[in-house]
Amino acid sequence: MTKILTLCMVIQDQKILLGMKKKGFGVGRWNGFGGKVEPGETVEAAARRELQEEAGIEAGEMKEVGVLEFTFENDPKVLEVHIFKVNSFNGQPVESEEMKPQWFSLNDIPFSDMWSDDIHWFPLLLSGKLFKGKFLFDRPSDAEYSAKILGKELHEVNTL
Ligand code: 6U4
Repeated sequence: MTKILTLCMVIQDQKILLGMKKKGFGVGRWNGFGGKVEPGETVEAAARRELQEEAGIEAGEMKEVGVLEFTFENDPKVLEVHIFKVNSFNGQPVESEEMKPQWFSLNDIPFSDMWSDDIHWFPLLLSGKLFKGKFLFDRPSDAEYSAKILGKELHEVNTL
């Protein structure tokens, strides 16, 4: 069973907007904004909707830059996460029920409080590359536990 998810990375003026996940999957970690694609919705439309719902901003120009598949040991579910780089937006980030947004300098990204895969693919994201990959974890991350990577495949691609 494959679940399609989105993840928006808002980058502007050498800073990135991350949100502290307040509940649900990945609680207690900094991450981009995103969630499940709903039936009848394009992946990009879902990414825009989730960014609006979780961070209170409206994406302008955005580009899909990566697709990552996440699985967990002894769990048949596959999370297919479509990553978008958002280069412009309207509005001011506001805290939502799900996320507390905060800007971070690109030199000071809080990798130790993020999902453990992020440190591997952020260099590709930040250097403007397109990428695909697969990560196998022991179990999901939360505030106390950083998921252990049991398997990893990551490569730059020419097209997604
Ligand atoms: P709801 O619909 O509120 O129950 P929830 O189960 O909290 O959703 P949701 O919709 O917030 O999950 O989606 C999970 C978010 O986490 C998506 O934006 C994708 C992202 N994500 C999942 N696995 C990740 C991982 N290994 N690394 C990462 N982001 C991940 O950086």
